[in-house]
Amino acid sequence: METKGRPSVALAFYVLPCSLFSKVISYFCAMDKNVIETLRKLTGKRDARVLIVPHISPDGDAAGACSALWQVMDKLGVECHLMTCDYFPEYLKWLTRIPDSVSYQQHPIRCKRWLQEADVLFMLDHNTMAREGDLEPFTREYKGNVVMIDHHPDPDEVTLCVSDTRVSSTCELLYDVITSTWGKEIIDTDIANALYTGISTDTGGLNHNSSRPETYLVIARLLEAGLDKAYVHEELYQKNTLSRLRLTGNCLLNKLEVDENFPVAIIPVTLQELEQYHYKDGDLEGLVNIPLSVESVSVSVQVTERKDRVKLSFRSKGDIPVNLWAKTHFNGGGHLNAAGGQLQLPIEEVVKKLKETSGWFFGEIIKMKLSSR
Ligand SMILES: [Mn+2]
Repeated sequence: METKGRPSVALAFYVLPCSLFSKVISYFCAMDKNVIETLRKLTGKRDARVLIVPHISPDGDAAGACSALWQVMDKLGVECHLMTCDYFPEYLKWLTRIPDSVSYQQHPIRCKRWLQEADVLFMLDHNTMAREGDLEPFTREYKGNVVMIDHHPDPDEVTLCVSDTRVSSTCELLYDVITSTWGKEIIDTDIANALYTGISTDTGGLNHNSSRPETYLVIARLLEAGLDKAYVHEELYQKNTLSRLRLTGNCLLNKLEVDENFPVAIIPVTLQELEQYHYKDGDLEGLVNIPLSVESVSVSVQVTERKDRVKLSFRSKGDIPVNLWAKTHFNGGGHLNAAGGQLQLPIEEVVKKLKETSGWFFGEIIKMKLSSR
């Protein structure tokens, strides 16, 4: 295997080969030989058909990973499709191959046929088929090989699971998967741009979850491979619409409230406001992080009303585990500093529940601190 790309990295890849190999084995070593061999075998088969699925409401990491992997399949001459349970947001459509994805909502028959025909199903940036929306019943029934490449805890059992919760993003991990399996020469500017998109967006622009040297080694390799960082930043962070600016302004001026007793900022956004400001997917990207810039705020929660449910997005500073709050009370989960949840309750009830469970949450944190002393 090729390890030259990252000489100082003794990365642990937690590999769970299940249906291909009868025994579940956990490996802790540099990119495992088994991963490389299995991927080469699965995609190297004559007329192999590959299908890629991101999670529901795909973000920059999911889109970057899907874009990069599809481009690699193109270079290998492997037939590949990308299907989503909903849609990629507009602000990620500049990524190569993303506009060629097909939504199950628009083409259910075509998506089901692709599933039947696929030799390999890649699950990117999610740890469970429960995050595939309306596709879940069909992907669960899929009998072929399932390869998961992800960085969330507690992955489902699949044929080949490449999961590492320490990496910044699925894209960081995917860089290693791609270069170990097919050589670093396969990475060109468009693939590097896609992988960097995931690293940058999943870390809030190298803000959180990005203190491992390995992340920067991958970025260095991407720059060597032709990454156009200025172009990616322009596409991701320097494009606004007037309505988006106004929506952000309204949320910060009129909606943001800080709890009296706990260092929690809450931004409730109603459906009516989204319509008023001509909301498009991605328009609220990053909003939840803004209140954390206030010294006295340690947790920020954006509560967004959708047609059929209310979505919550949690962010925190330092070692405050917002994934615990999201998991225990809001049908969600995620990372220590960034988590999500959802409830089918009126938005006012969800905000009330946040306020009512704040005491419990901070009590848990104090208990954890005392017990770790
Ligand atoms: Mn991710």
